[in-house]
Amino acid sequence: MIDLRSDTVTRPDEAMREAARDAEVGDDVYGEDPTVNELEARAADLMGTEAALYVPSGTMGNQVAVRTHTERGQEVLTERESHVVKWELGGMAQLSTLQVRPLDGGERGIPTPEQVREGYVEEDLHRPGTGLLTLENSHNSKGGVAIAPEEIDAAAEAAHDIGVPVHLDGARVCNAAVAHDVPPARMTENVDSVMFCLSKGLGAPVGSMLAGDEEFVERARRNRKLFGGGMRQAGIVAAPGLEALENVDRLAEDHDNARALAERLAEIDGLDVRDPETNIVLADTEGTGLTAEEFLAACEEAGVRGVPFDTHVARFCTHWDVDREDVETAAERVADALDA
Ligand code: TLP
Repeated sequence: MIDLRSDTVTRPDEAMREAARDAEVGDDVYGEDPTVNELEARAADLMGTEAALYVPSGTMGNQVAVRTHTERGQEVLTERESHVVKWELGGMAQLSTLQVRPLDGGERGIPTPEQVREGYVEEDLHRPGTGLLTLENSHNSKGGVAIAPEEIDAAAEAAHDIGVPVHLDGARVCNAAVAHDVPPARMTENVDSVMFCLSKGLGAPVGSMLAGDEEFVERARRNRKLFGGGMRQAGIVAAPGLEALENVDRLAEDHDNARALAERLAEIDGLDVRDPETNIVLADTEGTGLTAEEFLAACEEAGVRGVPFDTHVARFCTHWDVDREDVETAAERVADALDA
């Protein structure tokens, strides 16, 4: 089976398993786990921030960030297809009593400065006020689109001009940075916080980082505890995370493989495939007469896995457990599945 459902499916390599076994640990809730402390310092360095916080998942990182930036009842400006609003169980409402004002970020999932200004509501007797703008890079639902740093800057500056802080869901911000050939810290220059995942293309078994200034991270640390994310001898899982930080440049291979996969899938009758910018390939199945679910069921039978993203959109994701040969084989299997 060639598993292209997500870059979350990767398994830790020997170096990561050894790092976990040999990790120096302490009680991280007391701030005494040296491995976690090192990971937080290195992650902050990578993102160009003062500090960072280790969290169990990207979802928790986003939700802790949202909670830390806002006050009960405020509005959050969010790109309407973004993960934080679409795939986190309505966490902003459930966990932080916030209301979302969605913005349509178009084909590339990035709101314009005008949209940010128009979406803003000032607090008064009747209106709750806008507490936060969230952005996402790379944009998952839009097919791993790598938003340019200047576009992030423009939306963030518009928010800052009206006193609204900005959180970047950078689950795959390292992919976006590699695609633009800039250091990850360039992507975060003008945002107030960023979450990025160690457990996606970087290959760690678990964990994400939430980075920002020291004052933000201290408050986020309390909210992580509130949400049940205070871990103890977390160095065991943080150690593979340190290894994962070495894998940023390697993401370029995933991008090349995604391009190779897309080119081959595009040759198949009825499939409409978008040119990938990072490691995510979206294939529109409408021309095959199959829904994404039906198409993926046929793929699975032929030995390839993907996930449905919409009625007629299937997603395939490349990652470090698949190489060029695997993606070529995957494309052949998909072609065979549709021929059958
Ligand atoms: N995304 C998963 C699914 O939930 C869709 C995937 O397979 O792509 N932000 C973004 C942009 C994400 O894509 C994800 C995970 C998260 C946040 C949440 O990260 P985790 O899964 O660690 O909670």
